[in-house]
Amino acid sequence: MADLDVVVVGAGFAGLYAVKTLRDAGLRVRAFEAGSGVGGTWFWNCYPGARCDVESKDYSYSFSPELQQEWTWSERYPAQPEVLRYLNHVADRFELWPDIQLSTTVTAATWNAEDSEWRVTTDDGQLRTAQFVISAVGCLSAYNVPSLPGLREFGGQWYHTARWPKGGVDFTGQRVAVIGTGSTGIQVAPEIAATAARLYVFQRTAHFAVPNRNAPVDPAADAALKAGYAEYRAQARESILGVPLTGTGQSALAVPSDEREALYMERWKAGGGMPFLAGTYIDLLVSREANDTVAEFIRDRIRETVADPAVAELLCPRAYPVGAKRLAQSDDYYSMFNRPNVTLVDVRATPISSVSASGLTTEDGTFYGLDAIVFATGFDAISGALDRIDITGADGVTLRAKWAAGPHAYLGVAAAGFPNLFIVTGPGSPSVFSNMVLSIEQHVEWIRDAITFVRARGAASIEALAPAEEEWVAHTQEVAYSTLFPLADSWYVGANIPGKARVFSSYVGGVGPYRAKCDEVVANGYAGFTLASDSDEISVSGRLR
Ligand code: NA7
Repeated sequence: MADLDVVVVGAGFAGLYAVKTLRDAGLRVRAFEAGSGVGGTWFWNCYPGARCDVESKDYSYSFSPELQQEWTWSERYPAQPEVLRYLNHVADRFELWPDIQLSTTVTAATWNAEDSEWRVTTDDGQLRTAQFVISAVGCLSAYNVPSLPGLREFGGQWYHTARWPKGGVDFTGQRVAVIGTGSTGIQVAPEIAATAARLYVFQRTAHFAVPNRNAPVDPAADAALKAGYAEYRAQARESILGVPLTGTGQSALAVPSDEREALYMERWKAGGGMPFLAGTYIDLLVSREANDTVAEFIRDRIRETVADPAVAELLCPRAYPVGAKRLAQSDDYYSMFNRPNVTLVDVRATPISSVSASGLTTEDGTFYGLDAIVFATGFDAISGALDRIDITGADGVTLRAKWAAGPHAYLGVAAAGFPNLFIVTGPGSPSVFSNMVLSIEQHVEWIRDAITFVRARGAASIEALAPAEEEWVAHTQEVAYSTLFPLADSWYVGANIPGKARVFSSYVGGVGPYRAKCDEVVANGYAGFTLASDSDEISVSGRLR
């Protein structure tokens, strides 16, 4: 018999809840976490300005009504330290610590068909066996540092935002480069500009950003929310993004332009990316013409904010539709370029050619003297963290090899050829196109129920069937390609990582419809999965022969 029923890889939002609910279901579970603390994304990304772009009332667990009532968020959009405090509170409150081993990286997992168990090895030399493995490694955890010639020679300090030093960094009086202008670069740059002597922002693609309008949580609004939280969460579960939002129900092209501008301005003043896109017109993400109306509205706000017209034009995104890369949120990014110590560098026109001991040089020969380089260059998203583990399935094939042509998983939760391996918010699930916490809860509960089902049936394993997986992947691509999302060279399609296969990596059909599909699969006896007993009897569509 295996040492454990379940190994959980990671102890962020997903891993913590998996430990809690699987333990409650009577299973022997152990989580291994690479960080020296729990929190995952919120443990590592402790760079200045790190803040969630989903509101705290949504970006929090719903599984415990008590937790939901006890915890009070201080801000509309929680900053990284507060989310991390919340997750530590969860670990304390539900006494999860004994089942979590910190500072331990899972290096390999190999399916042993004879014993129907996974052999899991960790970087501290352990070999543990478990009937099931749950990946809770996160969608944005394998960080990406571009290979710049000469980086090793750099005499100053360089950092990636996803591995920020815990004690912080003092940039006072320094010459600093921020490379990357996605959500992270847009958050970190204004913080650095406030103390650095000089900040160079190296922009390859201009990104759209809308204001945050962050504010303290109003106690009366909090009390009202808590009085009706159950109903609020029920609406969230049935929604498209995992956040209850309502728009006009109209096409952006069906209303007069002044009316449209007035609504965009209302949303601009209220702040937030999700309300901007999902709380206005129904076709912003499916019609380029409709999208252009909001794109031009944001470009006008940039031109209004940035004093130097040439800098403003360079900051105006044109390469992709609004929303096709994650809509960033900031109250001070664009205005930062009015500071005398901030310079915008266009690395699309003149890419970085090399780094030397004292700075970096662009292809036009311009040299930038630097004391520090900050990489806000993103992640090998969705599949990257799993690719870094040697996961070998039933046929001796690694998950890395299976996914070389793009990450394929049935419902985004299980991969054919990898029995008893479940992936929380894996490729082909709503994940990053939704309120992650809500999607994590849905997956973890679905996985718990699947494990319970397998064990109650006396089966040894459950595995996604290849045809079901292919059908699901085709469906996810069809839905994605009916929208504007694939039009950007984004991490959503793997385009940010050289050599990565271009596959749209999430399900954009909405969390409500996705949940219904997952429930239907269960109602049909785990349709699309096969169960096997110890004697290797194979079932079809979840039924033992
Ligand atoms: P993103 O959104 O992937 O942004 C990374 C940024 O880094 C983006 O501007 C990239 O330009 C830029 N980048 C990447 N490689 C290079 C090189 N080699 N040279 C210059 N610039 C480069 O990551 P974030 O961390 O900002 O955000 C990830 C998610 O975290 C975000 O969506 C939220 O969900 C939270 P590009 O656009 O590819 O031209």
